[in-house]
Formats: sequence, structure tokens, C-alpha cells
Amino acid sequence: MRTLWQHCHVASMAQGSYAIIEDAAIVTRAGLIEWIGPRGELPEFAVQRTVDLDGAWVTPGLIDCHTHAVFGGNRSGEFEQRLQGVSYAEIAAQGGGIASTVRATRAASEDELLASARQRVEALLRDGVTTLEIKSGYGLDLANERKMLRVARRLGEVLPVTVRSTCLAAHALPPEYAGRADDYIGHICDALLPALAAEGLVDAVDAFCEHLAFSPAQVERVFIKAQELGLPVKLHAEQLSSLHGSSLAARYQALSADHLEFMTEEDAIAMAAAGTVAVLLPGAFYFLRETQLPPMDALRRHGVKIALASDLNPGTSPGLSLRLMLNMGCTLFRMTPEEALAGVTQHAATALGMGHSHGSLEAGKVADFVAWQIARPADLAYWLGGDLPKRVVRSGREISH
Ligand code: DI6
Ligand code: FE
Repeated sequence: MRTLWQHCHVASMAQGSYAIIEDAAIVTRAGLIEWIGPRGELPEFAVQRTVDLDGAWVTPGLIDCHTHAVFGGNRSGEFEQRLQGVSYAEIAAQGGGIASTVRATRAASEDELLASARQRVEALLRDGVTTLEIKSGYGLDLANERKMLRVARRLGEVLPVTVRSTCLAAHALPPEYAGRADDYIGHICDALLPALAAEGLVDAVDAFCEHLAFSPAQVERVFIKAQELGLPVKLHAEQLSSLHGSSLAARYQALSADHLEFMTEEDAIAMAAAGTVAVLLPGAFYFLRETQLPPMDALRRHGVKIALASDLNPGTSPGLSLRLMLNMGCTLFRMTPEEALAGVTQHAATALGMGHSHGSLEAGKVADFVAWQIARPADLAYWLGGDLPKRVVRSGREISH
């Protein structure tokens, strides 16, 4: 069926800028955009259906390209303890932190994980999200990483959202490998990753490169294995210190390097040359009360593409709104509303290896878009969360939440 969508303005985000089309028309067919442009230039099409969008602003469906949306339990109890004066070290000594989420995730059944993650993902979808990345990384053994990745796949079946799953087995050291990080990396490379890849559960491979997680040399072993398996890589890098993980990621043509508060200009140059997207995560920056800002000027000067994501996770970014992240990207990192919107559309798509088919509204791309009742595109970064009136279209079909 061919549908004509009209009475709207479009911020198409082609090439990562607003690329505004006033009084636009969009023709969709078989889930794709067949034609988009000014209504006055619309060619003759035999359309089966015409939809009046009531003067809305149409943007690409939003893309959250970095989440840990699947996990057992949550850490609001630790959040409260910390604000009552209990130190992070004391909480960790009581078995808190990532270790407590690993325990809760291992203890939960696949259906329980699906039910809890589903609520969080539904919250993200209410913001106009149509594509979402979900990482494993709280299972830390074959059976439990598989369980998490299966839940990620099932979320894409039960909810109207396209899900990309990322294996983050190299997120933290599981208790059974305490003091033996190199052995755990060996286990990931020799057994865990090949098995999960063979089961078709892995779209990309990620790791956490940090003093309190894995070294660049250990991360590189994981990258080499990913390359052997034909899987693209990403990296949590430069979140708390500078280990030049982002340069390492660029050497492996990573889709993205994420966090990046402590990255250097040399890292930015390497990322630009490799086309590795910088994924900034203002929710974690805010929640950790970080003060070191990512080097926005260097990223811009060297032409690194900048994406924004929620980092939805129980420890450092319990963020259920991608639009709130747009505002934080602007207020905390001084991004412009246009850069922020590009960061959750075109550049987020590129960070997932989907830039050819998603992230902007152009003929031939997937017809995922949101028609917002707003005054101008900057409204998306201006309001602090809340629900904006909108209609969401996925693969050319209107969905309701
Ligand atoms: N960086 C983070 O901020 C989270 N993971 C990571 O690699 C923390 C995850 C957690 O605390 O549960
Ligand atoms: Fe993360």
C-alpha cells in the first residue's frame, strides 16, 4: 500500500543537519520512504491512503544507540544509602555495585528479565524511539549472557522497536574469575563469544576499557576475536580516566567509542580518520556528578560524528527518557539542539552500523518517523522530559503506545 503523509514540516536530518523541508509531503510504500520533498513538487503517485499530519514537525524515529536495558533488580537502595552518607567503597564491600546487578541478573529467569526490561523499553518508546541498542554484560558467563541477549531479541519481537544486541561480556570480572582477568578474557574469546555469535545473538561486540575493568591489551584480544567472527566492535572508553581506548577502538574501525570525557585530541583525530562515532552519555555524567567534560571543540574541529544515548543502566544512568538526554547534551555539554537531534538520529544510526537505512528521512530509507505537535525542532531538546503529543510511524505504519 502506498501512503501519502502531508500537512507537515520535516527535519530530515540528512547528513546530520536539520535539512528542513517546509510544507512537506512523504510517500511511503512497503515500509520504505519512496519520495520526500516539498508538497508543491510532489510527482503523480497512485496513493491508496492520505494522512493529514495536522501541521506537525516530522523527524526520523529516535535511536537510542547505547543501553543496558536488560538487568535484574535495581540499585535505588544503594542510591539512597549513598545519599545517607554510606561510601561507595562500603557499598562495594557489602557486595554492591555492578556485582549486585550481576547476582540479580543471574538469579532472574528469562521471562522475569523480559518483563522488567519491557517496562523500561516502553518508557523509552514513549519518547518516539523506534530503534534501540541493548547490551549484555550483567551475566558474565555463557548461560547468563545468552539469557540477556535472548531477552534483547525478544524485546524486538514483542514491542514495536528495532533492537540491535551487543555482547558486553567484557564489562566486569565475574566473581568466579576474581584475580584472573586474563583467564576470563581467554574464556570470552575461546568459548563465550564464538558460541553466542554462532547462535545469531550478537550484532556487535563491546568492552569496558578502564582501570577498574579491562586494560587496552585485554580489550584488544576481544577485538581480534570479534574481527575473526566478522562482528563490528564498540568500546566504553575514557569514562573515568585516559587509557586511549578510543584510539584502540579506531584502530579496529569501531562503530563507536562511548563516554569519552577523558579522551584527548589525538584520540579525536584517530576516531575521525576511522569514522568511529563518539557516543556521549550525559545521563551517566550527570548521575556520577562528573566534572570533566568531553572535548566538544576537538570533536567538532576534527569532524567526529557525535551521537547521544541514554546509557540506561541501574548503576550510573537510570535514564528512561532519550529526550531528557537531548536536553542534558545541550545544557551539560553545550551541544546545539540540532547537534543533539542529529545525535539521536543520523549519527546514532551510524553508531549501530545502520546509517545506510536509518537515521534520516530520505528516499530509499526505512519509513521510521515521528510527527510531533511542536513549534519547532528545538522543542525536542528544550522540554525536560514529559510526554509530547506525537504520532509514531514505524516501517510506514502508525503505531500506538
Ligand atoms: N560504564 C558505566 O557507566 C556502566 N557500565 C559501564 O561500562 C556502569 C554499569 C553499572 O554500574 O551497573
Ligand atoms: Fe554503558
